[in-house]
Amino acid sequence: MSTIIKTAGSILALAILAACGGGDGDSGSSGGGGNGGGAGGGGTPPPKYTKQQMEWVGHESVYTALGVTQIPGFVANLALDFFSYAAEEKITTDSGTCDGESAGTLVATLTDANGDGLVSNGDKVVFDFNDCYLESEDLLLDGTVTVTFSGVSGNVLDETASSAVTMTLPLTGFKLDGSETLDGTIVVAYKHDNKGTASDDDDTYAYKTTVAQLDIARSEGGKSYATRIENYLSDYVYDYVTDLNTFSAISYGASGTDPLLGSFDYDVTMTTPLVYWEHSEGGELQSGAFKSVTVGETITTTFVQNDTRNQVKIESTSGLSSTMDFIAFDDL
Ligand SMILES: [Ca+2]
Ligand SMILES: [Ca+2]
Repeated sequence: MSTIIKTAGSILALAILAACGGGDGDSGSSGGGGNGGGAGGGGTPPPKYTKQQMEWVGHESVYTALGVTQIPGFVANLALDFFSYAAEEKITTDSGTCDGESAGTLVATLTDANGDGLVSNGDKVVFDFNDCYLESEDLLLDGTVTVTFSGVSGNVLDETASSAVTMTLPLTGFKLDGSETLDGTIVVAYKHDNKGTASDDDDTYAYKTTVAQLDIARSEGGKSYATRIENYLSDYVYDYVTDLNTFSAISYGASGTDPLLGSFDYDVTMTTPLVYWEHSEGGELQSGAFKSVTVGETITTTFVQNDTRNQVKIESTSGLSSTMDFIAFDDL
């Protein structure tokens, strides 16, 4: 089945859920940063972030925004791919090894509730990932997830026809990259528009992802940290011709504890449409901006494509700002 895994294709292969990147406060990679903590004035103003903390908020805001869309989106697409494969092969279950040196395994099981070989309301695909490493996505998944289909219109498996389906993915103790545990229910509403033509050159594929609450637990340096994502929404369209993913909305609240930030609580909103170019080696953020609103300041993270490189500018109402290329941002 590994060929099925590899063709799961049309996902963004960029991000993994934010927190796993780094963020150990002692890395010193941003050169210490200014201390913005001393804002005076009446009363007790909320402390403001240092430059390093500000950069980290920008990084986390963006990678959480992408990760909560990408990883469940990958599993949702995989469910459709497996449904298609199982219907064609007239099987209900299959298993295979994943990728890499310690590859792990994946068992997939289809319940075609009404037995019509088509995606229908109430049909399900269960994936049992067992330390399954997926090379093209650079993801290590461990846990069981049941993808349940609802809101079906059209024949979702017919790639020449318009269709829509909603996929609900409850995650319970689902492990990501061996370091994070996810709990929460993610809903992915998928819509394929063939624009009324037989050619798929003009087709678009829309994905709307919503999560009421997602809890992410992890440990680092012997300490436990928790992030809670609330009221998450993202909405994007993939254009077949340009390989561009264009987001029309991203918003959520994030709170919890972090090695670099301590306790944190901020709201993230995409303020300029994020455009993400998908290609074989992953992808690049081409343009877009986010704002992260804390009780004390608003941090804006902006992606700008120059002639030679993609740049990221992070600035705060505290007065601090920072500009770096995308590689450096990615490595924060
Ligand atoms: Ca069915
Ligand atoms: Ca078409």
